[in-house]
Amino acid sequence: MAEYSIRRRKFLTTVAGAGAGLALTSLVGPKRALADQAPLVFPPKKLVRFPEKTDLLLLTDRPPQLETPLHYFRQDLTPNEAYFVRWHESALPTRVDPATFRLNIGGNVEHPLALSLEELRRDFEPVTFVALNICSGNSRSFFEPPVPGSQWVHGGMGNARWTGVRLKDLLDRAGMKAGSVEVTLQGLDRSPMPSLQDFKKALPIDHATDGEIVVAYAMNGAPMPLLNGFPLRLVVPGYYATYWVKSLADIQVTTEPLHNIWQDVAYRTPDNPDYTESEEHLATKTNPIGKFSIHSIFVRPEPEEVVPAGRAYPLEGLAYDAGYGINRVEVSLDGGHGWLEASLDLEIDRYSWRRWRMSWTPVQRGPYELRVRAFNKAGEHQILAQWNHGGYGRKVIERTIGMVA
Ligand SMILES: Nc1nc2c(c(=O)[nH]1)N[C@H]1C(S)=C(S)[C@@H](COP(=O)(O)O)O[C@H]1N2
Ligand SMILES: [Mo]
Repeated sequence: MAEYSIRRRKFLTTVAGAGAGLALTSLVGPKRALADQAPLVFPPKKLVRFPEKTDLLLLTDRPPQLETPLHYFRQDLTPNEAYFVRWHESALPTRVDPATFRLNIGGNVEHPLALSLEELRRDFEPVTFVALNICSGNSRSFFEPPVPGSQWVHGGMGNARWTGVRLKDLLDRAGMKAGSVEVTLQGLDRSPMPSLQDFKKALPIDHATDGEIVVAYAMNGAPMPLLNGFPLRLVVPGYYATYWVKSLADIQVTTEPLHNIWQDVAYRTPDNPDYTESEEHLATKTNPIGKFSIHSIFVRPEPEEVVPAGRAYPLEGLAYDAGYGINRVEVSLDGGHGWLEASLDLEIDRYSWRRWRMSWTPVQRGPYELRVRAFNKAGEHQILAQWNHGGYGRKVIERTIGMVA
């Protein structure tokens, strides 16, 4: 906290020293009732190194919640060692023997299966594609008023190339019987105490069998780190990470919907496309969180970065949606009055993020405030104001501030 105030003070001093024409307090000051006056800079997190990972930003260590530093997002794919980590239960697998591991598929099926990793690779058609995984609460820190939960900035996501087998093919092999309504998914992690329920998720049968969901055994061409779900994890393209069950070991076809804290209490969003409600009027109807909101962020500059005047600066960022296709990103250099079209990198894959860039030559010294908003082929776009009490599905037009010096 002390370091934070020093940084903040240093920044304010720099601004004052530069004879700022813009009142910075209106951007970061204590009175921030409006969404576009929400805080943009937070206490710095500590860097920690877990097994198979590089230095990541620490949210909690038990269970591990580790955030990817922003500079890793200057590349198409997120390296495995830098990929964010989030577990709910502290009793997570620390060792898995690939020779004896079995993926169980049972419940309302004709032929229950217990597949070895070798059978999975040998007996089913492999598929490979790039898909973005986003924690439902990614970017939660920026909500105003603040919401409880893991205080991610934008690093609770990562883009990777996944290889695995279709969930549909596994279910077909097991032979689903009539009356199936859901598929439940559970990993090897367990609750550390009886009062907390094991992490178990469910998908409606139609979604589970649509052919898009994959049980992945490789991430960026390598076995995934234990912390990202070795040896198997579910990949649910376009849907928030809560369904991407890690160290996946048990799949059950059920005839009744699953009721637990992870389905009924957590990970629910207001019943509207913007996932929005207010503190005074909390949504009375909610749904299990679904598809990614459309969103874009700045990757460069970093928050509070000092940018030289009179020189071309390469603005850079990411835009993503639930797979409809980002087709336009706009940047405002003047606090949201004028908007300019950014150039988009080539599309990597349907469920990948899309990178964008723009050259900016700031002339005037002093504070800057940049904004970014994305649009997609389905007519979706980022919005000015959004809030929900879970801090889920961030869709707000993002801002970043710093100094031109
Ligand atoms: N088995 C298991 N899978 C899980 C979770 C978990 O707690 N246990 N957390 C989910 C949530 S909320 C997130 S954000 C992602 C994080 O994936 P990552 O750690 O590979 O980045 O895993 C999902 N899958
Ligand atoms: Mo998450």
